[in-house]
Amino acid sequence: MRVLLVNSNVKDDLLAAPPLGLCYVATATEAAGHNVSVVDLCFAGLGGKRKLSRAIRSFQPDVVGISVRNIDNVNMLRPVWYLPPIVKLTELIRKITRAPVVVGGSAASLMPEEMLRLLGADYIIVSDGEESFVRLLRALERGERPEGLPGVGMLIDDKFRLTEPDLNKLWTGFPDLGRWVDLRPYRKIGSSYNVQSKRGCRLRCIYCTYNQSLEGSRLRLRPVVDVVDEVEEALVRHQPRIFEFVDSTFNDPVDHSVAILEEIIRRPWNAEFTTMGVVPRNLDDEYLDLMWRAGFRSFMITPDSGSDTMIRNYRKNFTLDDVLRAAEAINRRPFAAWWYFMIGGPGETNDTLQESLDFVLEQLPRRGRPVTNIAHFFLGVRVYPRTRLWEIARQEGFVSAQADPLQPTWYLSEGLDIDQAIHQMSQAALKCPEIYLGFDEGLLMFSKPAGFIFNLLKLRGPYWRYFRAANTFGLKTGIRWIVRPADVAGMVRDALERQGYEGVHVSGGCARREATSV
Ligand code: B12
Repeated sequence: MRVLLVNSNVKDDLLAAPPLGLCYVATATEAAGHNVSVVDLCFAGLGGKRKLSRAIRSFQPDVVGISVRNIDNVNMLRPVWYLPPIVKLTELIRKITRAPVVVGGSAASLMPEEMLRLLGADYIIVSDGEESFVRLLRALERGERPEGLPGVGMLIDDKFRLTEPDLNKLWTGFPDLGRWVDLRPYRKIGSSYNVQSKRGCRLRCIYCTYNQSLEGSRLRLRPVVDVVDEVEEALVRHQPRIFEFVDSTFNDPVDHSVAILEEIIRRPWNAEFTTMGVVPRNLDDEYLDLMWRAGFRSFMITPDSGSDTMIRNYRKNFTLDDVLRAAEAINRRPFAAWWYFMIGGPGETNDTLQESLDFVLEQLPRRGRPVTNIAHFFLGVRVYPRTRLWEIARQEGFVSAQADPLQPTWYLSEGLDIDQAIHQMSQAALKCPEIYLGFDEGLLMFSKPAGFIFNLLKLRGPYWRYFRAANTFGLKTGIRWIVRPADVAGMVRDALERQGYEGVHVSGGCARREATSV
């Protein structure tokens, strides 16, 4: 069959992500004997629709597969909903071809029925695409009804039918990213060459979806030699500047990641690595030295909070002591580390928020240390169906029975006074160039000129490592709040009202003091 695969993700800023999942599917589909073509719309700008129409007209596909990665940007202080332009894309595809349309990708895995209905697609693939998609193609080729195939969803008499994906297997081929996608624009904006060393996440964080339909909770580890061979092949063929491990958590399980680091060190070449992300547990001197020797110069780290209470409430697999020990060890090395803090989960109060801010103010500033830390604070926690947080949010009136989970929906602890929280975060950010707040994501609009300059100066990526320097400049010149919305607290309240919430945050009542039970 002639199979056209489309990357619909047009986020073309400093965080641009080459469509690794789509390339896995492309390789598996070709290996099954199909004729595959990939269209990447990421950097097509306004010419995206023309690029897609041209590809469909010239390739004449029998099936069109679309990858949909992001639903929204998970940021209450600078919300972006990515789906409307993708609806337009599927409408366009329908106008040009009668080929069945199949949707896959993380957005499809997270909310399959809603995505299928919204996009008006014929089939949806949940979780890993390699095997499910190929089996679906085989059924379509033979004129068989594809019901009952693991991971395949569809509407039958307007009822959504999905057969659960099989998350015990792992497809073993290499995705060959650099073969399917033109990596030059990604390189220019400073983004990396993605590699995945495993699927599955065994952590149980209350808000997270990774261990469900995205990857499942059972760890599926790739053979270490395969992972490093893939890096080596890419190094020879495409010479990327940086490789990025896109595992849910690179250092869990720690022994698998140690084996990968040791295997990289054993190889005769040098390459630079980064990852999204690591958890603070086991991040000691020995582990960090190994990362450094393997070529890691940066990583993202997800403590989520600097308060022991909140770390417990989020059900993280570490304690505040682990976070403190990790910070001390990281600070001794010239890494760039991007720390994520999620403010507003169940039990959060202005005191626990202050504990997180104090952690950052004490542990993360440079103060003669070789490290570059960035501490990113988000306010409000995005709620997803089938998580523990969804249940709590239902009980507390943040999510109504008719809620459409495709719409960005938030939980924000009623123990937190919103105005005071914004004041606390802004005060800390004024003192500390390491701190970024959710609305600073607006600065990403300067990605292209910044990327152009960084590229010209041959500066090392990922370019987020320069956020601290940019912020220092912003604080010195007084332009720090250039992208701050006029009424941040009002915006937060409006978002909560839009989702049907009627509690103390919008009714003007007093903040709740009793703790939410997690
Ligand atoms: C690594 C990562 C990042 C890195 C990416 C680095 C890089 N160079 O790529 C960074 C930190 C930059 C990042 C940023 C963002 N991320 Co992110 N990220 C991830 C993470 C952990 C892994 C993604 C990945 O690469 N997976 C590996 C590939 C192989 O898997 P896959 O894409 O799912 O593909 C498989 C299937 O989906 C399917 N499939 C995929 N495409 C297709 C197509 C067809 C036709 C078929 C049949 C099947 C199919 O088959 C594939 C192979 O089995 C996921 C969470 C997760 N565990 O999935 C979040 C995730 C994708 N990110 C998410 C978000 C929101 C973002 C941001 C918008 C956040 C922000 N405010 O900036 C940005 C967007 C960046 C961008 N350019 O799009 C969300 C997206 C869903 C949502 N809530 O909207 C996720 C799911 C996390 C979450 N909150 O639940 N991210």
